[in-house]
Amino acid sequence: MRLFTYLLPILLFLSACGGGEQQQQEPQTTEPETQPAQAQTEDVRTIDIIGVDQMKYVVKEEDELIGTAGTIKTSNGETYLLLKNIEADPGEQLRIRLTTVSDLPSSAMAHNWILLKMGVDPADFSKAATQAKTNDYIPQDRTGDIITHTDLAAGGETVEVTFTIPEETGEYDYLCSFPGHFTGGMKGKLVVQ
Ligand SMILES: [Cu+2]
Repeated sequence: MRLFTYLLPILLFLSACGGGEQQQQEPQTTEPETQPAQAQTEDVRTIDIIGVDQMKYVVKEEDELIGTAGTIKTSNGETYLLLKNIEADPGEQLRIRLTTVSDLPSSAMAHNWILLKMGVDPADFSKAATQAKTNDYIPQDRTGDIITHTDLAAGGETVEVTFTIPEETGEYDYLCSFPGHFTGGMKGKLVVQ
């Protein structure tokens, strides 16, 4: 109420002189435009995952919706938590942000995050993926088995994917398809419940 009575004379003034003082007008025009964009970014739950040379997905902090098992120390002296699984609600929007920590060249060390449809054998999928080097280890004849995936991230790079969690509850396998990484333990379960 007080704001309105304060603004009214200004609005009357502006309409009277055909848009004089821009300083008064600016907050009114910019606020509604920037707010929805900010809200959209902040609303999506984001899980920051780090891929390390030990061929593991790790995280920096505990979170009640992710499961961890033990710690791992990397060559740069950082200690991380080993990521085992991620919990999510059916239909939820989720962002996976994957950063690779490595000093190795991309040909030797890069990671991705691939979420498979329920029931797809991750070992079988990773075997097929090793033959798909020219397509960043995404086997083109198996795209029907994938719900979503990130690009490959080499050392120092971050990739992300935002997607909708399937409605069907249960466990979905995720893995890194860089050769040897699945068998090295770069895998986990997305638990939808
Ligand atoms: Cu990997």
